[in-house]
Amino acid sequence: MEKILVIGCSGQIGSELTLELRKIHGDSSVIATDIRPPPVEIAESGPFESLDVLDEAKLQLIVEHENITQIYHLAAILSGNAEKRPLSSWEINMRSLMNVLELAREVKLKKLFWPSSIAVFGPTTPRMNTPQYTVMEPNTVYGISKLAGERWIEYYYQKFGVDTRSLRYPGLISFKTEPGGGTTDYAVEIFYDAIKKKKYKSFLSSESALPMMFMPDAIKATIDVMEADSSRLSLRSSYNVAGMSFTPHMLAEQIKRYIPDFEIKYKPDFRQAIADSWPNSIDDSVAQKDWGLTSDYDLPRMSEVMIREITKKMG
Ligand code: NAD
Ligand code: AKB
Repeated sequence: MEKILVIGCSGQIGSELTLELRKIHGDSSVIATDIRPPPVEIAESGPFESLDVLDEAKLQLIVEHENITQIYHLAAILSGNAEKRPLSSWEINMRSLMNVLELAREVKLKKLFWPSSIAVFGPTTPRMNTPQYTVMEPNTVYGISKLAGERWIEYYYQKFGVDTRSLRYPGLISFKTEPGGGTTDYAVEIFYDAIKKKKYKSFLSSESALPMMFMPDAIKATIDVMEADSSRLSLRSSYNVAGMSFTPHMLAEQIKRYIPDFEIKYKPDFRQAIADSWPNSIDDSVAQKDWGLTSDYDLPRMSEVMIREITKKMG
């Protein structure tokens, strides 16, 4: 019987992953936590505790009191916001991970999921079909914290036997909860503005290609890597994963299939430099081979669902 703790349940991923975990393990077996209030569906379907992950004592209390066996640690400050507040973002991203890793070691947690990002790559990384193993010299606070985090989770696996599992998520696209301050956020914002105003001003240039994944594929990959038999995981840093790759121009063309008079303008801001330092596309063959990564959504299929669901949501 698993008892699962989700840290960061109110965010873009947590708001969907928590509900999926509750479907699998039962509502009362998944304790949702965040520093912010939870979405209604999470509050109504099972337990929620307010938790600042930097509060080690409270974290320990919940884990011990609830006999937690698995943690999904999702709380972090994303790339765009982290560039605005470098030191406090480093503190949140790194100290939270160290708190969780130490606790996992002490209580002999069964499994820990912590997400990394394509932000671990930098301007010296080969940008096309970026391999699992390559040059990694990130030049953003967020990317440096993710690369350091990857090294730490592998270290805790090797030195202390903590069963750490991780994915290098690309930009995630979803319609339930809006993204939390990253560089790939444009690919969600564009749908809301297209439906509401028939126009969008992109903060990335028209030809900025980035790897992306639709949320249902990301949730499936997360659960698959956590359920995979340990013997199948050839690495304990983090797996490259990506469902698709596209530019703002390509996405706008898809949206025009549904909203023909949609207009896009380009006004790149500070996030352009971040996007320019990240891969255009990702080679995720190691994840495919080790634990069978698959993805169901390409750009046209994802766009169709986004238009339909956001139109419904906005009444
Ligand atoms: P998000 O910003 O939407 O959600 C993060 C959540 O963490 C928020 O609800 C926030 O309130 C919470 N949080 C922040 N500080 C906290 C603290 N001190 N204590 C407790 N909770 C705190 O982020 P997300 O998109 O859901 O991302 C989740 C994880 O996945 C992060 O580690 C992120 O780096 C990683 N990731 C996300 C993407 C993406 O495109 N969404 C891509 C790559 C990696
Ligand atoms: C961001 O843009 O910061 C995130 C990520 C790719 O890690 N979406």
